[in-house]
Amino acid sequence: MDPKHSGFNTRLIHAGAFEDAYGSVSVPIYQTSTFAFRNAQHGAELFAGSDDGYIYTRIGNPTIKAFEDNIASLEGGVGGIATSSGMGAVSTIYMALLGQGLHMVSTASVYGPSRNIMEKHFSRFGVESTYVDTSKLENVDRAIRRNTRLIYVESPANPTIQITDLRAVAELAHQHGCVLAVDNTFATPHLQRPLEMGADIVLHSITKFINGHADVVGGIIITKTKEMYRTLRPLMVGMGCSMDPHQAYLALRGVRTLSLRVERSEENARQIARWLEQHPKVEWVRYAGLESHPQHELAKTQMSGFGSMMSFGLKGGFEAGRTLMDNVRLAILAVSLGGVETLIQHPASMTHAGLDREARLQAGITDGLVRLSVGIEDVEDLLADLEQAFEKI
Ligand code: LCS
Repeated sequence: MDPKHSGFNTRLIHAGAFEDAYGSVSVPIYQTSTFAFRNAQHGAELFAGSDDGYIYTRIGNPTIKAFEDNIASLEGGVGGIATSSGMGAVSTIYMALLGQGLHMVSTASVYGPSRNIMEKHFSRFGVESTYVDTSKLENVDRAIRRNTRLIYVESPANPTIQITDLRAVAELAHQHGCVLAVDNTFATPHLQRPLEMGADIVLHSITKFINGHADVVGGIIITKTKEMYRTLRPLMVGMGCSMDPHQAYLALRGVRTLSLRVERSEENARQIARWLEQHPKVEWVRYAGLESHPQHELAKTQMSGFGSMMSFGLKGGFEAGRTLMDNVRLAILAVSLGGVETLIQHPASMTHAGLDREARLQAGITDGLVRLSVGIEDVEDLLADLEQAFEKI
């Protein structure tokens, strides 16, 4: 079977498959740090790249490769670079494409640490950055300078659920000779494929929907071209943020059910978002599937569904948010997202606490914003849980 010509769900199950001597149906865990060369000539060929076998697990490993090939196929890219965490993917991209005197434009409400590491650490090496609301194209246009090399967009963004017009930003980036990287963690390739809309690089925290079971931390980068793959891969290997074979095995097992999980959790999310929208204690709800979302129409043009991430503001502000979180019983008070279980958290005091308040507010993260990652439980139970917690406010 040539997975390139199969449908998305067939590729979910079969892309990245390989044959071993025993006909293993699931990809085995090659839990080895190093690989024996057949002889001196074979070792030399592996290092020269004329043999694409394996040398050492930090550089490559069959289980990791199966996972990389699977996700690359789902995103429609030429190759995958799996990393030890989502932040490993983010750092690899920054490290490979930026340098002394170069500039990046990014989404103001990106995942907090993606911004923090740039502003606090890459800046020490002379890398410049500007954060804007990328859901407004003119902001991106204005922020691009002569030394801009990378446009780094998260859409939908964490946790504001702002949507960026990926086709328009890709065009703008390329007009200015910039690379466009898109963090596709919230949407997943099931709902959105940025490479098909002109992006050069896609990345994921696979800790989230791709693995989906809250038991793996990992990341992946997918590139549109071989050239970009060859630019990024040595940086990942050199920084040593490779995935582990066991991580890759679990992530590959998790991703098989991506479509089923995403569709089921989206169905729950839609009902919860509507319920929140009419709740008297809720001031606003941001869910891409609601007509009230400012970029709902845009979302429809670039996503095939709206996923299961949402945020909402409570009329009672910060204190109401804390009360809600102290009283939920089924929804779990925890950071992370995209698993089969519903998680709730408070970005101002948790995921985005590393940013100062002014930067948080500029990014749309108000003190009372609550983020909800809806799981695949029975929606009646989730609604009942939220209702009893709301009563305590
Ligand atoms: N990109 C996005 C959009 C994320 O949400 C996260 C983690 C990362 C990158 C980094 O991935 P990691 O290194 O954790 O695998 N987001 C988290 C969150 O919202 N709560 O806890 C982690």
